[in-house]
Amino acid sequence: MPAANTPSSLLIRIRKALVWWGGFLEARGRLLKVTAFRNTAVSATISLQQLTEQLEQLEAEAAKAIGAAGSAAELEDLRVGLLGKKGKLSAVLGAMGKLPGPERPLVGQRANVLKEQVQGLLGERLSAVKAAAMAERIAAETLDVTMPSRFTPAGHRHPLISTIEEIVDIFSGLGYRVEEGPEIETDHYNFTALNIPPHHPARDMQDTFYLSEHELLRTHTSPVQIRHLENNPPPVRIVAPGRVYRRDAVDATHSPVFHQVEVLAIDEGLDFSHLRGTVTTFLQRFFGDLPVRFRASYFPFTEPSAEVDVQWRGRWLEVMGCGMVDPAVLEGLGIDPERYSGFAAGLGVERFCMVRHGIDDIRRLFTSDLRFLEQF
Ligand code: 2NL
Repeated sequence: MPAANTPSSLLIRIRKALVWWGGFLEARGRLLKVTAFRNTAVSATISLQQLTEQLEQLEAEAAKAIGAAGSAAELEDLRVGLLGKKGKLSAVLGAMGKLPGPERPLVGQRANVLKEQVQGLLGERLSAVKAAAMAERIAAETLDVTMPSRFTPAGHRHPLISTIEEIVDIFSGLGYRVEEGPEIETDHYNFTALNIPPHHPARDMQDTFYLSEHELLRTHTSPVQIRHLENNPPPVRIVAPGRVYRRDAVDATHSPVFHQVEVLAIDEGLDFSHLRGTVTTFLQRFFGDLPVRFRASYFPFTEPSAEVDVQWRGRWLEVMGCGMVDPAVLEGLGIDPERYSGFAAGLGVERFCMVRHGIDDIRRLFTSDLRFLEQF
């Protein structure tokens, strides 16, 4: 006997193993033949061979269908049809029960191989289909990120808006709160509460657009202050910017729609010096350190009243009106004029804007000509 691990002994052992394996295969072949014979004889049963053929056919069919599928949805339908509970593979496996016990594992193993193969094919095809869809999208949605963008100018505030903001900013710095209110008012808030009863000549001077007998477009933002005083006991310090209306013909200095800022302070012990100090401080912050003068004037809602001028580029320009709130206005609001006093002032924003920028015609502010507006 050669030694156990010499090359020749190894060869002999391999040969023996092959002979044994060959015998096994032969025996299996006989078994298959026997089964096949038996199954053709008894139609209610099925042979191992038939089942194996069915599986092979199913495999070929599946490979073909999967290869032809063009979408993820189609592939999912195929998966359900092939591997699902009511799928073709299940149908074949259902028939497996009719085989003799020892043959069943053979079909089971073959079926598992098929299942894995089909799953592999489905996965591969799904990746391919997705890749193709993505490639198609990329081709269709070409976007040249190096292309220069279309120019969209950022724009900027209209000079009237920036003027309002500047004015309001100065008053907020002095401790005033911003209040706003409706542009459609009643004659009570716009006139009567401001000591302008029906038939008072000031109603003619501030003629406006009436929407009904008692509704009108406000001629000033004073109604905002009246409304605020109705709901807020003194002390009050508010600034009321907004759009106002008057029945005026358009010319270089008049517009039926314009903007106003009104200021109101009500407290104990306020007198004309507070008014003068506040208005002077405001004007010098807005226009620079210029001479300011107060001239006696008249408003129905203030007493005493004054017009205020600034010396701008050597000329006196009237820029706003002001006064101590008339006790009749306070009384109408239920505020005791013996205890409280206050001052108010009003200005036209267009005029401030025109003086500041040297604009000669108010209409330029409303005609939206970019060659004009782009200068601000
Ligand atoms: C002007 C003058 C002014 C007022 C507005 C006012 C408001 C209340 C009470 C009293 Cl609630 N007065 N506002 C006072 C004086 C003048 O405006 O020339 N505006 C363009």
